[in-house]
Amino acid sequence: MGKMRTQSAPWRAAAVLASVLLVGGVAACGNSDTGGGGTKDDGKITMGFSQVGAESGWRTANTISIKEAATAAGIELKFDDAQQKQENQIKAIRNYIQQKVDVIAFSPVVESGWDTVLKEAKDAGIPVILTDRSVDSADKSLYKTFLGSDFVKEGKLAGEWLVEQKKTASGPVNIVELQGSTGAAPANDRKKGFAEAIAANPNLKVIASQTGDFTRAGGKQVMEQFLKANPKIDVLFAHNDDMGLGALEAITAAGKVPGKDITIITIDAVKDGMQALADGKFNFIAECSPLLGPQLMDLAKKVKAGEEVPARIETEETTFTTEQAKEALPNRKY
Ligand code: GYE
Repeated sequence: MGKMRTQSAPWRAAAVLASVLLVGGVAACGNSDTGGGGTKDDGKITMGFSQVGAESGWRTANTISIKEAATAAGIELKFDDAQQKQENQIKAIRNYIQQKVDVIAFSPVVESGWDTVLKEAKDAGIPVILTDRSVDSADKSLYKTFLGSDFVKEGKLAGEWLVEQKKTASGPVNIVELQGSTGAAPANDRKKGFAEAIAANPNLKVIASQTGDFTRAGGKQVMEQFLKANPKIDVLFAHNDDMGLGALEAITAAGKVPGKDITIITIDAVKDGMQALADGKFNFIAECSPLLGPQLMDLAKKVKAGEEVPARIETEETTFTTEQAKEALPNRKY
């Protein structure tokens, strides 16, 4: 503003004229709403984001990543926590449609049942980006892209490590499995990938498999049941760190030593999980990165600008043994 005062009269007049034109232009854009997303074309992108919940360390890190990346990218974020309920996500998405946000992004709690609401978004001209988890809709035109991990691969990596560890086992190896939330893509896919990999050795058998809902409390409670019902458990495969961490309590309470009496394999590699692995309580983790925020904001900008984006963008990931966890822990971001 200080600068304005030093301007000479003709410049001032030009500046006033320019700002009048600018405001007029914005208003005109605002009025000519074609249903193509935002009502105000001030260059600012508004994103409506429906998050699954706050069920795990992974989810907390994912939420932080998205919020920080939105701020950094200058994107206005409307954020809703669905508390692991699909009906809440559908409600949030409908709200975003009504508010005419520029882009809707969400991480679908379960795979099925999205077609109707996705069609509503499409009809309103609002592009949808799937992040973290995908949907099973046959009509791929209902969303622009899916950014996230290959969950089948994660399950496979977990299973392959076990096959290698147990290659000299002469008798049965009893495995219990803590599944993620019922119907969720990472639960379905990790189960599938793991089963495919362990099929290589008929000694490896999943003797019990149940959902622990991706939470510590769920993991603890279901592991207690597993331990009561099965006198011989050699391996626990948990679909995420949090359920594995909950299970540790149940295993210790049952007088067994986690990581020794029972081999523990998990997925995610959040800090608490990595600490358990470094301490030898877990034995192996397949990584799943929650740091999707920056890529998501990038995609939102491209989609808003009408640019083509790849239909599928896969997160880069690795695996960790105890030694590798010890090395990686000091620099772990989540
Ligand atoms: O593995 C789990 C979270 O969808 C990849 O959800 C995500 C999973 C993650 O609750 O910890």
